[in-house]
Amino acid sequence: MPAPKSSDFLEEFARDVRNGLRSEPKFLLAKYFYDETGSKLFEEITDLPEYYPTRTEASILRENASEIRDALEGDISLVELGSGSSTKTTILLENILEAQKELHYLPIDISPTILDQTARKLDALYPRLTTIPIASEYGDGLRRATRIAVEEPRVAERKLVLFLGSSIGNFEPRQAGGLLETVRDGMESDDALLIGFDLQKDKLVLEAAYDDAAGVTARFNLNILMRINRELGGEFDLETFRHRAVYNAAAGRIELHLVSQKSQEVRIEEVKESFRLEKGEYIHTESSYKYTRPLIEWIAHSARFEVGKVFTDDSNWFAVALFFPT
Ligand code: AVI
Repeated sequence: MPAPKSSDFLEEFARDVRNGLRSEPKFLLAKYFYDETGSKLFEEITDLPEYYPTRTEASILRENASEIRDALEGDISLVELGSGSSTKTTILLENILEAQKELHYLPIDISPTILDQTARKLDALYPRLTTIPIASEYGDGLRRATRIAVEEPRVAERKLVLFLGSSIGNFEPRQAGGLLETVRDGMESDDALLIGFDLQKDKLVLEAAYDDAAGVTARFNLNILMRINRELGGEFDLETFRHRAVYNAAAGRIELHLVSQKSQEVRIEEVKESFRLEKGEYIHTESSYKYTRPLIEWIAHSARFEVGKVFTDDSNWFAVALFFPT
């Protein structure tokens, strides 16, 4: 059974929904996709034939794991931001374990449940690995990881920090720069950051990745309304909304929309308000920014990093870049 939500969380959720649905165009924050159902649907998305990012990033990691490891001299510790189930991380873990006697892995995630499951699974699988889970936001989590690396004699001081899955893409580029600056502040000068970027490409490929034939992404998108119904007493009729994914080439981003199929008014009890939607009006639920090499350089410099090697796949669909603190 999912844990009951704290009243602070529900107040913030209600505030964000009120603010988004009063705006023009209407929007909802993508972070609210990820309740239990949403997280499961996202896992399903990563296996879809149209959703290339997860498998492309994994193949880049597999292909270049040794070169990535060798970018840092001596023994290293591995830190991961937003680690989730750490599936792709095992590619790097195994490679690093070939080069050093023991390895400390410090995954940082806001969900303690996922962290505990992952730690137990990985430590059982790899006897020379010690997982130190850190349930926290990124900035604070990294500072804690740095403290552990400095104070614990068995933990290698030099850190390779992972930020995979093109999670950076769900932030508007300026915001993303700010986030990376916080990450930079939590790192030491001889650490490195390994970060995954989805790249700009054919509109048809992009739109198919976010509007799959099996309708999983549509369910993922609509789940945000279901969550508002469940947790905030909303009265959305899901049958009257349609999922849409469009590539906004000028902004370099995929946008997810929920389009109202009729004129309607929707009451949300905990928000203490009703919201009017015209037929064809949409709620913007997510942006997923697609990067170019100049944008990768810009974001690195804005956060006081220099770009090292950038690894890509043969089609140039995805990039995994090494950033070094300047
Ligand atoms: C988590 N994030 C990187 C995904 C993306 O591709 O932007 C979220 C997602 N939304 C729909 N499909 C996948």
